[in-house]
Amino acid sequence: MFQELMNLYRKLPLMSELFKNLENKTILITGHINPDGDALGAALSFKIILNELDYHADVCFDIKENLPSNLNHLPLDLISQEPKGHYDKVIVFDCGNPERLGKLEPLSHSASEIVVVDHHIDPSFGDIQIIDPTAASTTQVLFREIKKFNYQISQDVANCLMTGLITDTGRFQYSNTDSEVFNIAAELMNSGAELTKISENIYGSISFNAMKLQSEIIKRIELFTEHSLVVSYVLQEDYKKYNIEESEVDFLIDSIRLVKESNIALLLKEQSDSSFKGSLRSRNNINVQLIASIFGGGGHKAASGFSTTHDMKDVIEQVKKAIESQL
Ligand SMILES: [Mn+2]
Repeated sequence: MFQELMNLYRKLPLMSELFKNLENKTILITGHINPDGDALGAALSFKIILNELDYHADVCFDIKENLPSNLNHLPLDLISQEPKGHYDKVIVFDCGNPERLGKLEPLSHSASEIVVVDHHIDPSFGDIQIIDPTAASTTQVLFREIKKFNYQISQDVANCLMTGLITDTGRFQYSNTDSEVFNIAAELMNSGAELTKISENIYGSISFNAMKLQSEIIKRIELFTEHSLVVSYVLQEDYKKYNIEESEVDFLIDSIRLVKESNIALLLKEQSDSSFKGSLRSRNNINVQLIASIFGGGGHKAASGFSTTHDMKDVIEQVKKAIESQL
């Protein structure tokens, strides 16, 4: 009986698909292009865990510009600049679509196995999918897998997982913040997660120039009362004028979404090829993932993004129509 229990116990670690089939494999850990706090937090925490278990894995992303400095509390030195030409196994975090892997997409096609860990609504790939669209963050989905594995979470891992939890819940504010999120946060605190240090770096460290740019973006803000929509925009010349990189102004959408008279916020950011990237936020029943999908974008019900070559006026009109269709 005891022996049987012991055998069962030894098998427990295999309960998570994520930790299966790692032996003698070349492994790539990746996530969506220009990774955010959740994609980085999940990928880096898994890298640290594999290191501790003596499995080698490369972490690599398609990063178009520098990562935002407000994520530099993460162990970014674990990221490799260039991937190898082939991997047996590709583990993808926070990315529902292979196209969103950017330049790493071919490596996912040539791998013999793809594992996708995600919380997006529409995952379109992965031989093994560990996905829960109701989870607030990918780090939440990963945390559950780690728990199945019965693994002792170190402080470094706790900080990475906490980063995804904080950023994807907007500091535990968005509607995806449920009691499980707080339970996980509490467990991560017990494992040494440095909540204040992480929050200060992410939300309390805006460069002077970025703050000046913010005041300009706020001046441009427009309210469409009938649609309960608020819109502003950033142009390429703004980045030049204030000498800052686009990655340093991700927080701007969080400023414009504060307008009391609006439930939907849209921030349009001009790209160097004069196309626009749009960020959408919703704080009511309007599903901005559906709106982003009109432009081929995606995300979540409350937070989504897209890219478009349409001009701003046209984009705003289409967004208004999309809102009307949901009213
Ligand atoms: Mn995410």
